[in-house]
Amino acid sequence: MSIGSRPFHYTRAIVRHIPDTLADNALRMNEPASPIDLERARQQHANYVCQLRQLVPDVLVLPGDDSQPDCVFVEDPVVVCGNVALVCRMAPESRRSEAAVLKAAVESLGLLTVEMTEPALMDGGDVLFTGREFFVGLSSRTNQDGVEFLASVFSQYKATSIRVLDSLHLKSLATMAGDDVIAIADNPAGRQTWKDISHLAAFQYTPLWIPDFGAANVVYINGCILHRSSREFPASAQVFKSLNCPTREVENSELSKVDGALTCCSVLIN
Ligand code: CIR
Repeated sequence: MSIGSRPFHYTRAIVRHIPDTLADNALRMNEPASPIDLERARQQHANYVCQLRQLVPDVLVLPGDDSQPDCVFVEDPVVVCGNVALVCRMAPESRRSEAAVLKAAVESLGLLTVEMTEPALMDGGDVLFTGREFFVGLSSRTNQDGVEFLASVFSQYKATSIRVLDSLHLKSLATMAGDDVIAIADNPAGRQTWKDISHLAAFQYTPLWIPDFGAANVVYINGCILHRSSREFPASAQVFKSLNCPTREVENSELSKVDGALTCCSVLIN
């Protein structure tokens, strides 16, 4: 189960197309101020996939399914670490059937799978892997049994529960943005999250404070940071651009209306 010494170097990714039912039926914490523009969502997602293709040699694109309105958010049904994929038991009934699709996909790529069982619940969006240890959000989607299940599957790493405040997932507030660097939303929930992570961590990390809540979720992939665009979040984009690290930007205005961030649209495999 070892992932070797380069945890954020990936050779493959899995994504899924946006189904027609997303705009009306995808889950959401709040009704968005403006309706979802499905065509724009698809353009933004196509650009995201295009950026991924430039960073990862092999991108597997799965079809969407109208009976699974949230299926584009492939990060949630499966957590991959090394050659093992933990197939999550998701809290929302409307998302449960996504797991079988992702399980078949990761198995087709040769990964070993372990299926989470009752009473454990988990969304991959709550799982922050630093390359050294796991932090797992306790949220409306993930319970302590879920954290313990993950800890038993990836037993070579420490797994620590972090309470998620005012957000859907832990990774809405905190994501990796470099080796041992964690991008954190500079708001009360983000500051508390950093306090908890830094207090409970087995290793040392540097916080990268992100002024806009919607921009703290980034994909750190093969030495590059994929982040929300300057047009959407100029101050936050500036923070990423000032780092000594290649960056790429994508817009995500439409999927963010149903709480979709950047990490949630891909499963990354190394
Ligand atoms: C949901 O509520 O499940 C979806 N509308 C959004 C999931 C976003 N997932 C993620 O950030 N990992």
